Amino acid sequence: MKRVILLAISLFAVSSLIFAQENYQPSKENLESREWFQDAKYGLFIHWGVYSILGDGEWVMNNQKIPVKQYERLPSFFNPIDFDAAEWVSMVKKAGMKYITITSKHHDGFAMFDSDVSEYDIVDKTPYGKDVIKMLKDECDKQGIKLFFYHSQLDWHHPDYFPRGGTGSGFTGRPQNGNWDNYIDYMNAQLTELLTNYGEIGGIWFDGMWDKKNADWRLAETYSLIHELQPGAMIGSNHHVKPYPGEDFQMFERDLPGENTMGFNQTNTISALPLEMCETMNGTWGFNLQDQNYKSVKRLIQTMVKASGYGANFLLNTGPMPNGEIQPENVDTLIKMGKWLEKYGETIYETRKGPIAPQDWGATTIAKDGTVYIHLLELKDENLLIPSLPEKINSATYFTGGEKVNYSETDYGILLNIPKEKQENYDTILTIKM
Ligand code: H79
Repeated sequence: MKRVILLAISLFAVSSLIFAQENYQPSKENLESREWFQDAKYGLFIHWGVYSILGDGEWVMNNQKIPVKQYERLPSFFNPIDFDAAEWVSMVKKAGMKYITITSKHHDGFAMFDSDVSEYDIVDKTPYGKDVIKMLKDECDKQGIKLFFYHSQLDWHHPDYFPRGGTGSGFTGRPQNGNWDNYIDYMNAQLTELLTNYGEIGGIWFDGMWDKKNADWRLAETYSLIHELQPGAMIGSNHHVKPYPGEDFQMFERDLPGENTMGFNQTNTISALPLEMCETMNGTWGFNLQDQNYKSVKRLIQTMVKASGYGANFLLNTGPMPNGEIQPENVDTLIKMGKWLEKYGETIYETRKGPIAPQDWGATTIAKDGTVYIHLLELKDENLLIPSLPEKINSATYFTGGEKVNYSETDYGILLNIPKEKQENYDTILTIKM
């Protein structure tokens, strides 16, 4: 009898949680987090796992069709003795970044934190034996950087991730059975650990739902759980479609909001939620030994500026090496971007999308005091016609140097004259007061 009552109570609790997500009203803490997030503008994405040993990206298990049994050897080789959390976080600060999003678990299923519901984690299975997520969180707290967790819903290792999805099937050697609900329980248990053992976190960055589009992910339950444990934690999911109820931000993978150059961003819906675009420095997220095809500082700064023009944050990725160091090429790029932000950060941080939507020539941002910044990224010659602003211009000056800008307001828009000697390398910024 007692059991029946308990069951009834828990069913009621779960169904009211589901109802709560459909009618999700973000808490006061959550709304504050969203403001903080939109002000922050720039963060470091970190893809770190035992896959780094193979130096072939974070998808290596799937791409090289490595069975679970063989892949399970990797943790015993993972000994990042040069990992220095203080150094990582100091570098992040120098780079002008305000938060870090790190992989707590990627598709390979290996937990980079100490988990009690599984032995497949860094503390139990590696010679290093330390919880790098905890070490990083402590350092983030010390240096005032927020920490978010990337958590893969897709799992190529867990036997109960069954029926299998579009990836990680066939080669893994797992038995052809499993209990899906067990898997979701396991995922929720690990999320509970992440939301209770590491103090206040920025939020959870989900990925992998696209692997099993029609599965019952019990999303409302997971989202309620997170919001109950930490009302201020923001939830986002890289499912490539428009946000589901209970989510607090919308993300775009390797594309500006609304674009689909990658082919998998199936929505051009840009929601009213805070936005974030993530991007790689070369071709993969996890450490890649061979891929030297790094994006230039110019390209990355210009993408960050364009993202800001959409009101979106820029989450730039690095894949640390198996020894625990961040690739020197990546550090170099990040520090150069930080130098740029030291000078021009005022036109990015704490801004929102400007009055003119991003164009081929650049983007606009608006500061809290109403100052509009026109970012000219691509100038073909000295004259450029841009759309009119909603109000008449009171003053237009160069952000660098403060000299007056030559312009005329016409019926067709604003005609700018930007002499070659005023044009800057990455971004010529105009400060507009209306
Ligand atoms: O964590 C990083 C990547 O490992 C992960 N997301 C970033 C943040 C990622 N996984 N896949 N992708 C990125 C690319 C998406 C590919 C997809 Fe598909 C196209 C998913 C669905 C369609 C490839 C083809 C995978 C399944 C079918």
